[in-house]
Amino acid sequence: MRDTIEALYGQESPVAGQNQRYNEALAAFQELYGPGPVSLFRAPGRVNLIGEHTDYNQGYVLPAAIDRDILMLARPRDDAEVRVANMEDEYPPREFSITPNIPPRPVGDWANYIQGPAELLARETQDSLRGMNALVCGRPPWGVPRGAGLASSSALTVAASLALMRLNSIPLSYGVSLAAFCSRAEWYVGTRGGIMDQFTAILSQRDHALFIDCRPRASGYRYSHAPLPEEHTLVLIDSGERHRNTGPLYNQRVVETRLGIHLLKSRYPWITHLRDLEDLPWDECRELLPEEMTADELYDRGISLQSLMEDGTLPQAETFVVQRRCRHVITENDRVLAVVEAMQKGDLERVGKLMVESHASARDDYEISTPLLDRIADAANEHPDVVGARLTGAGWGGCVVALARAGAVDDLFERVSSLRHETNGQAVQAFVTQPAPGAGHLATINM
Ligand code: NG1
Repeated sequence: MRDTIEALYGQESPVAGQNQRYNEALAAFQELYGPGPVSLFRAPGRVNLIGEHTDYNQGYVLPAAIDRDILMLARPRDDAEVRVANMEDEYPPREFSITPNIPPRPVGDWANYIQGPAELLARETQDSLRGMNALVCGRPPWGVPRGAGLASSSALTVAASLALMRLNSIPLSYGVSLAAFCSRAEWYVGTRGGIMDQFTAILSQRDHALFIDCRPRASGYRYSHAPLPEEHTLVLIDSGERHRNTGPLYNQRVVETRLGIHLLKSRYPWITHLRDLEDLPWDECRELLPEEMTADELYDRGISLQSLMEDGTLPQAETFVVQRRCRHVITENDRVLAVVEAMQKGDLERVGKLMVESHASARDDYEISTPLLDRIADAANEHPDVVGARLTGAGWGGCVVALARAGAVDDLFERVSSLRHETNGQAVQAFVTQPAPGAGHLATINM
């Protein structure tokens, strides 16, 4: 395992610590399920450099996989039962049978991220599938922090999909079709997220960001790997504020942008997603988009939230903000393309400016920031060796990402460590992350 671990995490990472983590997970698996073969799967979390809430609008994103991941250890069973345990006590063991209709557990239950791929696989293959005995290991400090906007839920979905497919000898295409499968599988939990997280977990390459055009085409999705600027590093500054996308806020943003599309269709009937606005004049589009609409106004105009949301969980809001939400998505798409171009030209000043603008748009137009995230982003952006910093992920808490000159990291840590959570006084935590390779089956071992 040592060679695999070194190849995965790079020589700069503390290999001994990772080694111990893998050995502890293998020992815990054996204690739970006895001796025999065990297959080991890994899926990383992700940071998003720019392109927030654009994926479900078929726009552009520029994420990277991070060097924190989730491990799943699994052994096939002779029946269709799945038994899954977790090395963290807060996630109790769960059991379910693989069928094309697996009743979801209560919103937020961790096993839903395993039930989702199992149900979708049963529907898509129409074969009877073998279950598994499995163990999940995502503990700190190597695991993906939960609710921190670093896509821990997708890492679990991807690891579970890999395990179920491999143990059932379903040929794995490690590319776009697997990523698209995982992204549909995660809708099981009720959110209507885009493809960014699962794609990043699967298609990433070490030391590279991943540019994804989230518009599906007959040939799949367009994506490319973009090297990060040399002698620069990604710093994640975790506010400690936590958010769950299964709460009402995420789907509310989804429905607000879909409402925008619905209204714009009166003049532009061919558009299906906000992405289609890239060639249309914003001033003309804006006329069709009210600042806000109330639930009563929607009702009076015969607009059904239910049909806008399809089968995702309905937000229970009274007011829906339309124009600013659409403006964020449209301007954010432009910023992603501009950042990719500026990175290619080595124009880091422009990259930084666009990251700052992205944070402002997320704060003012999409309203997904928090006062603490704003203070962290401001403090980081004031540092002379920070290229740019902005909130990353869904928002409402989680992390700020900073692209910083490698030599400035200690000083940046020092500066942000004085920032504290307003209510519990906890200091923010900063760590460096090295873009990691995508998910995979690491080994099958006989124990
Ligand atoms: P995080 O940050 O992991 O909660 C969510 C969505 C993404 C994307 C971002 C915002 C899921 C699984 N993930 O990610 O698709 O929309 O928010 O850019 O829904």
